[in-house]
Amino acid sequence: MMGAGKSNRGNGGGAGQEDVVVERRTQTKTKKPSMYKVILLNDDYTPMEFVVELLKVVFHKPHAEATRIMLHVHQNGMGIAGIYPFEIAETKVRTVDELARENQFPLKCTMEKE
Ligand code: TYC
Repeated sequence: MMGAGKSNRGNGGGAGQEDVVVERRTQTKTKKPSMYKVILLNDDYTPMEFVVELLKVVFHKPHAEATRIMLHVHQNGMGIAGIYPFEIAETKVRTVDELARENQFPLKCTMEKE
């Protein structure tokens, strides 16, 4: 929030503190980061088990949730693997791309502002 600081200028010219600004905010100019959805895309070749493992290792999902997300993507064409600040989302997308490439699977992953 802006404008919470208050100048004590014009207080009658008392000695010493004419231009002091009293800061009443406990935090100054902090912002919540914009969040980004990391989206997994379905394909016909990447094994289900590979996607589940990736959701566990890269996105820290428990097995049951990883399975649920994988099946959602399989059935709906895409799905959200997780929601993160920009740089973390970017790193997850790159990690998925690298793991897919290393294993020669066509799995694709993108990110989208929440
Ligand atoms: N459709 C794949 C299969 O039948 C499984 C799959 C799920 C692939 C999710 C990609 O993001 C994906 N083996």
